[in-house]
Amino acid sequence: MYKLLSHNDLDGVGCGILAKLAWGKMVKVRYNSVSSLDREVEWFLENENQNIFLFITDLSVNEENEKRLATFHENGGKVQLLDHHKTALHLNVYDWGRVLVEDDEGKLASATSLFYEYLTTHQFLKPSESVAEFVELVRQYDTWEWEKNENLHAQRLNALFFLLTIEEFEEKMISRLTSDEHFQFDEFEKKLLDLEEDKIERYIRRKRRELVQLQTGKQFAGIVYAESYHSELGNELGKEYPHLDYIAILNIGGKRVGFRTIHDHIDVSEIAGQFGGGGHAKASGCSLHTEAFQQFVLDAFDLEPIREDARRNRYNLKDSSFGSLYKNRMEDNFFLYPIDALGWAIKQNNKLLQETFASFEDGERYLKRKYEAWLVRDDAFVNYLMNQLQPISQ
Ligand SMILES: [Mn+2]
Repeated sequence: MYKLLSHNDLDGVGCGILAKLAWGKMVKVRYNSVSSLDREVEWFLENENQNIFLFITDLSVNEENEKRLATFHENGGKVQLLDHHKTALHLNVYDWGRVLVEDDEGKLASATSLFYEYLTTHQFLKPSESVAEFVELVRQYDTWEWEKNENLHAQRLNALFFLLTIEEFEEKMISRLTSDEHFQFDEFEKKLLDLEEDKIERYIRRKRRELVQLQTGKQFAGIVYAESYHSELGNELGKEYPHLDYIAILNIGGKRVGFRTIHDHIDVSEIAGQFGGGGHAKASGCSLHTEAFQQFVLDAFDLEPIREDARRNRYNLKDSSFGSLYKNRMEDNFFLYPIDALGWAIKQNNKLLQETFASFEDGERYLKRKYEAWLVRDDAFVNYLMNQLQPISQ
């Protein structure tokens, strides 16, 4: 008999699906949140007998359970933990621990890809094209590689996962993977996913108008409340506001905060770590206990949302050799313009600022971090230029 304790997201459930493909009724699968795993492990060690092979995927155990599992294993118990979270790397010291973030060729691992490799090399599962395709979609989604590769199938697989219950999703995938040569969505799912995409787009547009900016130490966070679509939201808001180091997404009902970043110089697992959480460099989370609540809820509650840059301009454009005009809430004007091939300068209300910038992006980043300024609409830009011209013509 086998028992699998896995995460309750797509990557975790991907492992459950593989386990059922491999072992059918011989395996019992339980999906857990990050916080409920340790209780399950404890329960297993106290109640289940030694003949059950325990697998833990996409999650890792706390120190106490690490010790308990080590003893269990020393006494002949069978256990295998497979994970790809950096925060679990220390478990590699055990025979039963395999934690891989990326392989030698730099390919990022996911729990589902590690488990597939495990099951096929140990001949629990025969390799098949459709299963390999499914595993690759899950891996690309979980590691966010799909974005770079523009692999929308991976994103759609995750969307489908959230549209169905876990049981429905498992059942559909298992029957498809055992009967079809290639993995694909059926016609009904395609229609459903199209509708869902429209919905996500509208949701993100609305959330964009609620984002507030908060300086946390040397970093700048964008904070937003959202119950769903965290990954999509973190990604879209991050790209919309590259001057923010990371996006904090508050789920008050779930009493959690998720962190996302699009930047390579930021590791959000460290930020979550400060509040007792964990995760990946690009996606992490923690519980909203006292300190996190103070910083991300209380300190940010009275802030006004960031104003969006004008979108439909023809003249006041970013990175323009004519310069770009920004404004802040105090009605200060900021004119960001190239001074020569090497640098950019800013005039605040016609007064030249001391700082110069190597690129337009650096200058804009400065404006947005320090002044929360936004790109004004064309009419305001034209007015500004007219006012600049007047003294000369007089
Ligand atoms: Mn994962």
